[in-house]
Amino acid sequence: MTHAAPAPTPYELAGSAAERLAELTGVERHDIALVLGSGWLPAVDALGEATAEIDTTDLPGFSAAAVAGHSGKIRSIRSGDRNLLVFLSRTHFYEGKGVAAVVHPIRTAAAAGCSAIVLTNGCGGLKPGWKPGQPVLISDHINLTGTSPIVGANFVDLTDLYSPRLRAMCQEIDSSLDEGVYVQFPGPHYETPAEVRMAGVMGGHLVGMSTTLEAIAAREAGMEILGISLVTNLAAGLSGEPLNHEEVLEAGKAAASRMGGLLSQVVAKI
Ligand code: 8IG
Repeated sequence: MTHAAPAPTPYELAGSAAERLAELTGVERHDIALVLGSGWLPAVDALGEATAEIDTTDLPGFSAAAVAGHSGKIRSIRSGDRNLLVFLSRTHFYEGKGVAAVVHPIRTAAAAGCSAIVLTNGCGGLKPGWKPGQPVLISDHINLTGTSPIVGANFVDLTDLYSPRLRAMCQEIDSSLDEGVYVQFPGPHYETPAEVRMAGVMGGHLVGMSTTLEAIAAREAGMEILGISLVTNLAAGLSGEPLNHEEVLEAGKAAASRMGGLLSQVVAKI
């Protein structure tokens, strides 16, 4: 009787992806990872010249990108004396591919050597006065997906999950940056106005469909985490208008130079 080889663990699969990444990019080790969310793609060029650009699907464990404005590419960018690993898209929880698929890029970045990660997203904003196109630092999160990327009795501490050091660094670069608590809903539908009010009562200021599971996996892997949300729309029920994905992409384009400047200055200081 023959036995199939056991399936690799998510960590082994990420190790294989990191090995292949090094081969395809010619960059043996990366230092800082960035994940670009909705509206952030136009900011990528400010980070510098790409040493290599590959398709996520060329690496073990990645599946194709699914959302307009997200491209399934990974760029290796040399910035000063650092190698940046930039994911131009992410896998969302709502795609139904499982939590391990959502955090595979994070574990790949850790296996590739990254000690810090910048998680960006586009989201709805709740705080009065916030405007579409405004970046907000994530100070903490509420994970409403009901799940975790960690399986088994590994009780990872999430105190100061979003690095106070990196947040302070951002505020030195731009003192007008506000902070907020990010609430991840499962999506893909937007929240109802009642759910937005619930998020506010719970202590949330930002509502979106990503980031929290990635941050947990990054913490498990020992990375320092910076989370930045681009408020692309007022959360449902706050503006009197329905939500649509086009306004999200528009807000990103309009804010691109500010976001690009912020990201490039931050990675230089990390
Ligand atoms: I961009 O208002 C973007 N993503 N859940 N709610 C949720 N996700 C979002 C929103 C929003 N805007």
